Parts: sequence; C-alpha cells; structure tokens
Amino acid sequence: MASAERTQEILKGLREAVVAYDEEAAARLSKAALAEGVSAYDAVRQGLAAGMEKVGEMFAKHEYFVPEVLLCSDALYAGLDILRPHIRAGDASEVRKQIVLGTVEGDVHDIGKNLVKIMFEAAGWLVHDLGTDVKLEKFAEEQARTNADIVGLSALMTSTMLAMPRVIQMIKARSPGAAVMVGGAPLSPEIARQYGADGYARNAGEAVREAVNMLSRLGTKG
Ligand code: B1M
Repeated sequence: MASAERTQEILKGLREAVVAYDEEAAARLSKAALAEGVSAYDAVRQGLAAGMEKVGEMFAKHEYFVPEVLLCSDALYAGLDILRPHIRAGDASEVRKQIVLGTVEGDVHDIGKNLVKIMFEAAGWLVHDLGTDVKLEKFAEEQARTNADIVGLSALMTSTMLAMPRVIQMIKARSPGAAVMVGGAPLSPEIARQYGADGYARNAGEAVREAVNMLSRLGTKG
C-alpha cells in the first residue's frame, strides 16, 4: 500500500504526464499505481482526468491547439487502458453516468465532438458515440435503448444546427426525463435556449461540468 505521500506523487505524475503528452510516463505511472495499491479509480479521476481537465483549460485559453490536445488524449488513453479494467463496480457507480453523443445529420465535423467524448470518458462516463452525420431519429432511439442521462448534439455548420430543435423534440417526446446538451462553434447559450436544449457547453473543457450542473439543475439524475 503506497503511503499518502507516494500516492500524491503518483497522482501528480499522472496529471503531468497527460499535460506533457508523455504516453510512456502515463503508462508507467498507471502500472506503478496498480502495483503500489493506489486505487485505480483515484488514479483515473485525480490523475489522468484531472490532467485532461487542465488540458481543456489550456485549449480554451489558446495555450494548446488541436494537435497538442490529441497527443494529450493519446497519453490519457495509454493510462486509461491500463487502469480501466481495475476500477471496481462500486467505485464506478458514483460516476457511471451515460451520454449519447453525435454530430447531427449532414455534418461530418468530428474533431470537437471527439474531444468532448474524451473528456466524458476521462470523467468515467459511458459514452455511446454515434459518430457523424447521424440521422435525426437515431439520437432518440439510442437514448431510449440505453436510458442515457444525457444526449449531446454537436454541429459545426449554421445549416446543420437548424436540425437540433427537431432532434430535441424527438428525444423529449420519447423520454421527457432525458436532458439534452448542445455544442459546436455556431451555437451559443441563447440559441441553445431557443432550441429547447437543457444545456450548452462552449468547449470540451466545460462540457462535463456543464453536464453535471445541468443534471442537478433539472433534479432528475446526478
Ligand atoms: Co469544415 N467548415 N466544412 N471541414 N471546417 C467549418 C466548420 C467552417 C466554419 C469553415 C469556414 O467556412 N470558415 C465552415 C462552416 C460555415 C458555417 O456553416 N458557419 C465549414 C464548411 C462550410 C465545410 C464544408 C461545407 C466545406 C465544403 O466542402 N465546401 C464541408 C462540410 C462537410 C459536411 O460536414 N457535410 C467541410 C468539411 C471539412 C473537413 C472534412 C475538411 C474538415 C472536418 C474534419 C473532421 O472533423 N473530421 C473540416 C474542418 C477541419 C473545419 C474547420 C477548419 C475546423 C473545425 C474544427 O475541427 N475545429 C472549421 C473552421 C474553423 O472552425 N476554423 C470548418 C477544432 C475543434 C476542436 O473545435 O469543432 O469548434 P470545434 O469543437 C469545440 C467546440 O465547438 C465544442 O467543444 C469542442 C472542443 O473544445 N463542441 C461541443 C463541439 N461540439 C460540442 C458538443 C457539446 C459541447 C461542446 O455538447 C454535446
């Protein structure tokens, strides 16, 4: 069992490895965490995910750009692949929320959507990624199939975002309790409200926090 000091050292190392997109260090420290009895759950949440959260903030401040963020996510996954099988069901139940995520019909932009996915996975959510150019009715179908807490819609074009109100109506008609979050460069909090969305996130760094806030605002789950 690692001492409290050693545990903090490993967690700090994991955060730094993600920020420095150092895959080797992320893998090595993840193995060290397991070997020395640090909880896999803490290593993901307070190590890898916290590092990725920092990366999200750096991206929002234009300190990192897409290539760096993708490299950081490689480091995140290098650690996640090692730690994930060791997260006990009891640990995960607290955070095992689910999101259905996709880019709406007619739109193939997925770089931002994939960054959002990474942040949710890093936070322990189960992500049902529908990909891009997703048929409008597919979002409601997948939400009903999985009973996901949230549906996340991404659009990068002013033409494709126009489909969002219809998608939201379909989801709400089928599952009134499901919450819908929208995002993507042409969206804004005002447009999200007009469209009937429950939440909006400006970037991947804010998405998980907004999702959790949204659920507690709605008082349904979370
Ligand atoms: Co296209 N494209 N593109 N494109 N493309 C834009 C979006 C555009 C603004 C370029 C321009 O004209 N200046 C423009 C849209 C104009 C408009 O409608 N306002 C445009 C166009 C017109 C097109 C085509 C029609 C071009 C053509 O063929 N004539 C075509 C459309 C194809 C289609 O979708 N049917 C097209 C194609 C492409 C490529 C395939 C070449 C490529 C996409 C590759 C891919 O995604 N796999 C591409 C790219 C790369 C871009 C730009 C250059 C970059 C987009 C990007 O990845 N940004 C873009 C111009 C630009 O933005 N400078 C442009 C980086 C990414 C990290 O940011 O996606 O905003 P972003 O995601 C952020 C936030 O928005 C937010 O978090 C993310 C991370 O922080 N976010 C969410 C996103 N989704 C979220 C969901 C959430 C929460 C937050 O909750 C669910």
